[in-house]
Amino acid sequence: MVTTAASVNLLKLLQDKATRLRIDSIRATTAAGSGHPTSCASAADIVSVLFFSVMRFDPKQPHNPANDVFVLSKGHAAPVLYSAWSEAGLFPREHLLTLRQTSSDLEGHPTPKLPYVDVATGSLGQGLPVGLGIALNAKLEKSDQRVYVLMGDGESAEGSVWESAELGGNDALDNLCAIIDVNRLGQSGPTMLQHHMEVYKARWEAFGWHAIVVDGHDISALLKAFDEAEETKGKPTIILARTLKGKGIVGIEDKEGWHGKPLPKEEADRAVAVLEKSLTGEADSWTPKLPDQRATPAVPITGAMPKSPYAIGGKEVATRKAFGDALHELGKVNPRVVALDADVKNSTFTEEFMTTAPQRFFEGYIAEQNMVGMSMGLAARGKIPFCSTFACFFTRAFDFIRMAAISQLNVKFAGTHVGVSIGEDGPSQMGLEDIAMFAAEPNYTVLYPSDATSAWAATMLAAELVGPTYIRLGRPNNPIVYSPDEKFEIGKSKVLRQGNNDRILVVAAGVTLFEALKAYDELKKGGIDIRVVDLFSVQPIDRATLVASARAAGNQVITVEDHYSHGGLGDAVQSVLSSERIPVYKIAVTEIPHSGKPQELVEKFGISSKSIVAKVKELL
Ligand SMILES: Cc1ncc(C[n+]2csc(CCOP(=O)(O)OP(=O)(O)O)c2C)c(N)n1
Repeated sequence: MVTTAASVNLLKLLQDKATRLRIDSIRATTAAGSGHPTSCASAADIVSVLFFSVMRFDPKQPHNPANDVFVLSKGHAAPVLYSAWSEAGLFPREHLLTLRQTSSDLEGHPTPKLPYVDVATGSLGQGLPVGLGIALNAKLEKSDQRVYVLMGDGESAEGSVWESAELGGNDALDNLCAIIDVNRLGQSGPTMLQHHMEVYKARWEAFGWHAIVVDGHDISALLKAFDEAEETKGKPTIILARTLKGKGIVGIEDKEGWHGKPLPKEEADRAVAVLEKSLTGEADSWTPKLPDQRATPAVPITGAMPKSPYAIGGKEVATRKAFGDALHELGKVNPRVVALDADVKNSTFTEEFMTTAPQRFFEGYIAEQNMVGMSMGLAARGKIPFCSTFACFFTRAFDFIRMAAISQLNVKFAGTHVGVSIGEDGPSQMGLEDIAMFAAEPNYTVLYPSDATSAWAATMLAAELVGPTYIRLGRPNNPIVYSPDEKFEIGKSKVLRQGNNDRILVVAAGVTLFEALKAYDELKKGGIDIRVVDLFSVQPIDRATLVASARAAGNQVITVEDHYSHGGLGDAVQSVLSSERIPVYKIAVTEIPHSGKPQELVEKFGISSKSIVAKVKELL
């Protein structure tokens, strides 16, 4: 940088802003009695340079979609983020002193309740996957928006970071710049690599990134590094900033044992007094760099929701296939719909979507955490991502699914190949805990369609609904039981068989619905009538239909499901009916399954019509 009066003033301004970020972080955490001032202090210069020189954003409109984006992946450094927005003029500095209070919007870790936060962070290793999703969205929108993700060095040991590193390099996301605050220390001790900057550099370069090592407390070196990042085309940039934990806080700099500890009042006052002495008075001369472009206008939906093409009694179709068919049609009418898949697109049938909208299909490869994180980033930016893989493989991304719940994101998950009915591939490929996982999140909608028509409807309903959604899909072909005109609703079940002399209610979904229908026919021959309900919506659940059906069918209920017993469909039904004192008998998979023919496994693991018939007879 050429030294001019203006550049000297800029350096002073950024130095002052960084000092104020440190002061605010100390004061806020001391007032809260908890928090991470040392993690804020190491990052203060990086955040100052980004917010007050590099990023183009409108501080009065944090929601403006044209703003450059900052993701604080090391979410425990929340005070430095809050302080930056306060410095930018969004809210008064005194508000920072409400940090971590029940009535304050400034939580211990950031959440999208704040208008300048896209996705909740605090579970380390999630910011980069999210940043990739936002960067992909900017490319899709042909926006010149840039995305900055700040990580900790301890955090960068997370596998999900390396999933993203690989995909970011592969996808040549040159609008993405990640920064690692390499302060040498984690929570309970030093990080693996401490200050071995050359090792970090070699690793990131091997993943296809432009890597820059910089002194993370040297403002002009940081400015130069961010310029270089912006000029780098064809690959993302990683800025490896060598820093000291607690930088600028007297007595604590680079010391172990200070992670997540606020300074006692007297020490805080002393540290602040020292920091205040270095202020030059330049900080208030900042003016924002506004984004060049206006927000892209919303793209309208171009047609009505397409209607299901399957006829009752027609060719048997798997629910996963109907999902793929529906997504393909949905993509034609709704330009906000995007699809992501983890190298199983020919099994989930999302490959059909690739033909509709190849630019809106994102191959996630076999990196499920990153795929879910990217979906979260896309959802945060207004897309409706349908993220699919075998249901069992979503378990490894559960922490992301959990953080998507905290973030209240509009992301859709489609899990295929559920239960023992997948057959020969065996237990490693069977989704048997997916309902438990998704329905554990109180704000997820969980749909479990049984035939192609209802799977089509579930896909359309998921697209219309605003909020996180899971659709459970099976591998085998099933008969079609609903006509294309059948109306499905979230939170509503279907009564498929009923009469005046029903003695037991059987609730099922997916392949077990067909077992329940077989059991109905079998029992009918012996003069026993049962009522059969297709649950369809596991969460929210159709309390009214379940209670009324149970009451009309002898006040006894059997549930049957291709899922483990704990946390599945049976538990969902039981939790509603237990308050009505109606007994529920669960039939579910209760042991680790095995390979075999689908129908053989349905029999062997006790979820077939035979088991239903036997249970009905036992109860009567
Ligand atoms: C996935 C996950 N594991 C553990 C934690 C608990 N934790 C919070 S901060 C931290 C240390 C982080 O170290 P680093 O990334 O180097 O950040 P620093 O605070 O040093 O900047 C740990 C282990 C967490 N928040 N998320």
